[in-house]
Amino acid sequence: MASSLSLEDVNYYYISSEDMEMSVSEQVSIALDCGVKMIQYRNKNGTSREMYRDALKLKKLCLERALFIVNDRVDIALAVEADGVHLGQEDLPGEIARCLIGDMILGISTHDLGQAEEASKIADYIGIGPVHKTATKKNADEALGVQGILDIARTVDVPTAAIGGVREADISQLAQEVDMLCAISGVCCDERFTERVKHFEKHFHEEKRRLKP
Ligand code: TZP
Ligand code: MG
Repeated sequence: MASSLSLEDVNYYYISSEDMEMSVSEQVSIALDCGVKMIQYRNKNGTSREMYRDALKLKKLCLERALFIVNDRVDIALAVEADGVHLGQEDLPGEIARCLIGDMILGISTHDLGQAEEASKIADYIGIGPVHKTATKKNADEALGVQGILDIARTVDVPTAAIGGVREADISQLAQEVDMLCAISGVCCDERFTERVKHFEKHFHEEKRRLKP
Protein backbone atom coordinates (compact mmCIF):
# COMPACT_ATOMS: atom_id res chain seq x y z
CA MET A 1 0.00 0.00 0.00
CA ALA A 2 1.40 3.40 -0.96
CA SER A 3 2.32 5.61 2.01
CA SER A 4 0.29 8.71 2.76
CA LEU A 5 3.59 10.51 3.38
CA SER A 6 5.49 12.33 0.65
CA LEU A 7 9.00 13.73 0.19
CA GLU A 8 7.66 17.14 1.21
CA ASP A 9 7.18 15.82 4.76
CA VAL A 10 10.86 14.94 5.09
CA ASN A 11 13.40 17.03 7.02
CA TYR A 12 16.18 14.91 8.49
CA TYR A 13 16.62 11.71 6.46
CA TYR A 14 17.96 8.94 8.69
CA ILE A 15 20.37 6.44 7.10
CA SER A 16 21.07 3.31 9.16
CA SER A 17 24.63 2.73 10.31
CA GLU A 18 26.59 -0.51 10.35
CA ASP A 19 29.07 0.94 12.82
CA MET A 20 26.85 1.15 15.88
CA GLU A 21 26.34 -1.40 18.61
CA MET A 22 22.62 -0.75 18.35
CA SER A 23 20.76 -2.95 15.85
CA VAL A 24 19.27 -1.28 12.81
CA SER A 25 15.79 -1.90 14.21
CA GLU A 26 16.71 -0.07 17.44
CA GLN A 27 18.25 2.81 15.50
CA VAL A 28 15.18 3.14 13.30
CA SER A 29 12.72 2.89 16.23
CA ILE A 30 14.49 5.79 17.92
CA ALA A 31 14.60 7.84 14.73
CA LEU A 32 10.85 7.27 14.21
CA ASP A 33 10.12 8.31 17.80
CA CYS A 34 12.11 11.49 17.12
CA GLY A 35 9.73 12.31 14.25
CA VAL A 36 11.99 11.38 11.33
CA LYS A 37 9.89 10.94 8.18
CA MET A 38 12.25 9.06 5.87
CA ILE A 39 14.54 6.14 6.68
CA GLN A 40 17.16 4.54 4.48
CA TYR A 41 18.43 1.03 5.10
CA ARG A 42 22.12 0.97 4.13
CA ASN A 43 24.19 -2.19 4.49
CA LYS A 44 27.42 -2.55 2.57
CA ASN A 45 28.56 -5.85 4.11
CA GLY A 46 25.53 -8.06 4.71
CA THR A 47 24.33 -11.00 2.65
CA SER A 48 21.22 -10.69 0.53
CA ARG A 49 19.33 -12.82 3.06
CA GLU A 50 20.36 -10.59 5.97
CA MET A 51 19.40 -7.53 4.01
CA TYR A 52 16.04 -9.00 3.09
CA ARG A 53 15.26 -9.84 6.74
CA ASP A 54 16.39 -6.45 8.03
CA ALA A 55 14.52 -4.62 5.29
CA LEU A 56 11.30 -6.53 6.04
CA LYS A 57 11.53 -5.58 9.73
CA LEU A 58 12.31 -1.95 8.99
CA LYS A 59 9.54 -1.67 6.44
CA LYS A 60 7.05 -2.84 9.10
CA LEU A 61 8.42 -0.38 11.66
CA CYS A 62 8.13 2.49 9.18
CA LEU A 63 4.56 1.72 8.08
CA GLU A 64 2.56 4.99 7.97
CA ARG A 65 5.21 6.71 10.09
CA ALA A 66 8.03 7.25 7.59
CA LEU A 67 8.97 6.52 4.00
CA PHE A 68 11.22 3.51 3.77
CA ILE A 69 14.05 3.49 1.23
CA VAL A 70 16.58 0.74 0.49
CA ASN A 71 20.13 1.69 -0.50
CA ASP A 72 21.77 0.13 -3.58
CA ARG A 73 19.46 -2.86 -4.00
CA VAL A 74 16.48 -2.60 -6.32
CA ASP A 75 15.73 -6.32 -5.80
CA ILE A 76 15.43 -5.96 -2.01
CA ALA A 77 13.39 -2.77 -2.31
CA LEU A 78 10.94 -4.61 -4.58
CA ALA A 79 10.92 -7.76 -2.45
CA VAL A 80 9.83 -5.91 0.71
CA GLU A 81 7.64 -3.38 -1.14
CA ALA A 82 9.71 -0.48 0.13
CA ASP A 83 8.64 3.07 -0.72
CA GLY A 84 11.78 3.53 -2.76
CA VAL A 85 15.40 2.85 -3.58
CA HIS A 86 18.51 5.02 -3.39
CA LEU A 87 21.23 4.53 -6.01
CA GLY A 88 24.73 5.89 -6.48
CA GLN A 89 26.72 6.65 -9.60
CA GLU A 90 28.07 3.10 -9.64
CA ASP A 91 24.73 1.35 -9.20
CA LEU A 92 22.11 0.52 -11.83
CA PRO A 93 21.48 3.45 -14.19
CA GLY A 94 18.46 5.53 -13.17
CA GLU A 95 16.54 4.75 -16.40
CA ILE A 96 16.90 1.00 -15.85
CA ALA A 97 15.93 1.26 -12.19
CA ARG A 98 12.89 3.31 -13.16
CA CYS A 99 11.72 0.58 -15.55
CA LEU A 100 11.96 -1.93 -12.71
CA ILE A 101 10.43 0.09 -9.87
CA GLY A 102 7.70 2.01 -11.71
CA ASP A 103 6.46 4.86 -9.54
CA MET A 104 8.32 3.91 -6.37
CA ILE A 105 10.60 6.71 -5.10
CA LEU A 106 13.98 6.86 -6.85
CA GLY A 107 16.82 8.75 -5.16
CA ILE A 108 20.19 9.20 -6.86
CA SER A 109 23.44 10.39 -5.26
CA THR A 110 25.31 13.07 -7.20
CA HIS A 111 28.66 14.75 -6.70
CA ASP A 112 28.73 17.64 -9.18
CA LEU A 113 26.37 19.83 -11.19
CA GLY A 114 26.48 17.64 -14.32
CA GLN A 115 25.50 14.53 -12.39
CA ALA A 116 22.80 16.46 -10.52
CA GLU A 117 21.24 17.75 -13.76
CA GLU A 118 21.37 14.31 -15.35
CA ALA A 119 19.91 12.53 -12.30
CA SER A 120 17.14 15.08 -11.85
CA LYS A 121 15.68 14.04 -15.24
CA ILE A 122 14.69 10.65 -13.79
CA ALA A 123 15.01 10.75 -9.96
CA ASP A 124 12.33 11.84 -7.47
CA TYR A 125 15.05 13.37 -5.32
CA ILE A 126 18.80 13.65 -5.51
CA GLY A 127 21.49 13.42 -2.86
CA ILE A 128 24.28 16.01 -3.20
CA GLY A 129 27.61 15.58 -1.49
CA PRO A 130 29.84 15.07 0.25
CA VAL A 131 29.45 18.37 2.06
CA HIS A 132 32.63 17.83 4.09
CA LYS A 133 35.20 15.08 4.15
CA THR A 134 33.67 11.86 5.50
CA ALA A 135 35.00 8.49 6.55
CA THR A 136 31.61 6.76 6.34
CA LYS A 137 31.71 6.28 2.59
CA LYS A 138 34.62 4.46 0.96
CA ASN A 139 36.19 6.36 -1.96
CA ALA A 140 33.96 9.37 -1.36
CA ASP A 141 34.32 12.20 -3.90
CA GLU A 142 35.93 15.56 -3.08
CA ALA A 143 33.99 17.60 -0.53
CA LEU A 144 31.86 20.30 -2.18
CA GLY A 145 31.56 22.54 0.88
CA VAL A 146 28.28 24.07 2.00
CA GLN A 147 28.39 26.71 -0.75
CA GLY A 148 28.96 24.05 -3.43
CA ILE A 149 25.89 22.18 -2.22
CA LEU A 150 23.75 25.33 -2.19
CA ASP A 151 24.81 26.23 -5.75
CA ILE A 152 23.79 22.81 -7.08
CA ALA A 153 20.56 22.60 -5.05
CA ARG A 154 19.50 26.03 -6.40
CA THR A 155 19.92 24.87 -9.99
CA VAL A 156 17.94 21.62 -10.02
CA ASP A 157 14.20 21.35 -9.71
CA VAL A 158 13.79 18.07 -7.83
CA PRO A 159 13.96 17.79 -4.01
CA THR A 160 17.53 17.62 -2.74
CA ALA A 161 19.26 15.98 0.21
CA ALA A 162 22.67 17.13 1.47
CA ILE A 163 24.76 14.14 2.41
CA GLY A 164 28.24 13.37 3.64
CA GLY A 165 30.08 14.93 6.56
CA VAL A 166 27.10 17.13 7.52
CA ARG A 167 27.65 18.82 10.90
CA GLU A 168 25.24 20.55 13.21
CA ALA A 169 26.86 23.86 12.37
CA ASP A 170 25.78 23.45 8.71
CA ILE A 171 22.06 23.05 9.39
CA SER A 172 20.96 26.69 9.09
CA GLN A 173 22.94 27.42 5.95
CA LEU A 174 21.91 24.22 4.18
CA ALA A 175 18.26 24.92 4.98
CA GLN A 176 18.44 27.93 2.62
CA GLU A 177 18.30 25.69 -0.47
CA VAL A 178 18.29 22.04 0.49
CA ASP A 179 15.08 20.12 1.23
CA MET A 180 16.47 17.23 3.29
CA LEU A 181 19.52 16.54 5.37
CA CYS A 182 21.33 13.25 5.98
CA ALA A 183 23.98 12.66 8.61
CA ILE A 184 25.33 9.37 9.86
CA SER A 185 28.57 10.16 11.67
CA GLY A 186 27.05 13.43 12.94
CA VAL A 187 24.61 11.43 15.07
CA CYS A 188 25.94 7.87 15.35
CA CYS A 189 29.38 8.73 16.71
CA ASP A 190 27.81 10.45 19.66
CA GLU A 191 26.68 8.69 22.80
CA ARG A 192 23.75 11.09 22.90
CA PHE A 193 22.30 9.46 19.75
CA THR A 194 18.64 10.18 20.49
CA GLU A 195 19.33 13.81 21.35
CA ARG A 196 21.37 14.30 18.18
CA VAL A 197 18.69 12.75 15.94
CA LYS A 198 16.00 14.86 17.62
CA HIS A 199 18.09 17.98 17.17
CA PHE A 200 18.78 17.37 13.45
CA GLU A 201 15.07 16.74 12.79
CA LYS A 202 13.77 19.68 14.83
CA HIS A 203 16.40 22.27 14.00
CA PHE A 204 16.42 21.61 10.23
CA HIS A 205 12.59 21.61 10.14
CA GLU A 206 12.43 24.92 12.04
CA GLU A 207 15.05 26.53 9.81
CA LYS A 208 13.26 25.39 6.64
CA ARG A 209 9.95 26.77 7.94
CA ARG A 210 11.59 30.05 8.90
CA LEU A 211 13.27 30.47 5.50
CA LYS A 212 10.44 29.15 3.31
CA PRO A 213 7.24 29.74 5.33
N1 TZP B 1 26.97 9.11 0.79
C1 TZP B 1 27.90 10.04 0.90
S1 TZP B 1 28.49 10.16 2.46
C2 TZP B 1 27.44 8.99 3.01
C3 TZP B 1 26.69 8.52 1.98
C4 TZP B 1 25.67 7.48 2.07
C5 TZP B 1 27.37 8.55 4.39
C6 TZP B 1 26.99 9.64 5.35
O1 TZP B 1 28.09 10.36 5.68
P1 TZP B 1 28.36 10.95 7.14
O2 TZP B 1 29.60 11.73 6.94
O3 TZP B 1 28.59 9.79 8.07
O4 TZP B 1 27.17 11.74 7.55
MG1 MG C 1 25.01 2.78 -3.86
